[in-house]
Amino acid sequence: MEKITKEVYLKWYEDMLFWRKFEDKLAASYIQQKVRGFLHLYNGQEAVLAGALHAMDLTKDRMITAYRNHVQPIGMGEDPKKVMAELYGKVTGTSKGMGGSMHIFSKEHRFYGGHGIVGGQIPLGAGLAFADKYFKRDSVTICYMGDGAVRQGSLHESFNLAMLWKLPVVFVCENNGYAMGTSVARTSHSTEIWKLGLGYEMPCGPVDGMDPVTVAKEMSKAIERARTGGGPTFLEMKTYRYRGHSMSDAQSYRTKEEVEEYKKIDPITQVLEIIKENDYATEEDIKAIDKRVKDLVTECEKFADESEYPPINQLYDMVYDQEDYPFVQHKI
Ligand SMILES: Cc1ncc(C[n+]2csc(CCOP(=O)(O)OP(=O)(O)O)c2C)c(N)n1
Ligand SMILES: [Mg+2]
Repeated sequence: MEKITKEVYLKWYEDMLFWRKFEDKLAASYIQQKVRGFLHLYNGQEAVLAGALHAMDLTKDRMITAYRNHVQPIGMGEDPKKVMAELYGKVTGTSKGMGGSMHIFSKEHRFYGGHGIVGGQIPLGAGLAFADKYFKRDSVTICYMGDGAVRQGSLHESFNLAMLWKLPVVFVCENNGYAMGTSVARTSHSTEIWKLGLGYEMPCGPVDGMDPVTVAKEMSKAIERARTGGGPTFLEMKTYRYRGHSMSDAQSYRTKEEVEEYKKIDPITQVLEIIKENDYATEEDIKAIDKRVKDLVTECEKFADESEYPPINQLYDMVYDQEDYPFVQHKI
């Protein structure tokens, strides 16, 4: 893994702050009904992504996740303006406005969604890794899932085959404590989710998911193992989401105090403290970062706002790849 230098801390601070503010803007846009449908925000979980991106080779590695998926493609290199436009349902979006919040996709940057079926992305992640192994490419797939996904059969089938075929994949459970409003303790006999790997003799373990340094170190070991033929790893990142499951969640299943406890170990604050303690940046430098972040969010919002909705015939054009299909030509 590349060393965690002053530049890395500054990048982490700027990236994570941008992801947070980008999503805060989405929440406001949702209330204004500019973003429709579902909206699941990532606030609080940013270290899980920041640390992973540091450990990955962004020229070849892949990522797939569930529906809490707005900032991952940005981290992988996608233009945040296009991501926001997608959420606004505009033609300039990553999927021409046809995917929306839960289905961000960026083939160019090897980000494969964006999946609404809980656990649905786990076999797909194993499949991406299978393809890399089959075609003898040395890419590694990072396959994220929530704590609510780990009791799905798809995880167990995928874990077995991933171990059998030593697939180059890192399975990451982002344990934010809840699946919608249901705590892990209400659905799992063992709340140590990482132990699910033991049944398959898969290297596995718990990770402090609020600290990007720990995440980067553990991800780096797992990625190295996958890239060198050692097969999969299962990491349980212990993290927390500050906002509700989606925008329509009244959050009656937890207390405000619990949320405040986690905010004390907020990943952005932790990184900022390290920056300040080590004099990695002056107050002026930090203000400049904050302003850059604010300006970029405004730019994304303006782009999304001013873009057009897709033309109606796009409904048909995006369904079929084959030029002469459907055989009856559609007319609008
Ligand atoms: C197969 C399936 N069952 C149920 C649902 C309804 N559902 C949507 S999100 C969710 C909870 C998932 O929680 P978790 O995996 O912990 O992810 P988080 O939202 O915490 O990121 C459920 C049950 C679904 N989308 N798919
Ligand atoms: Mg969860």
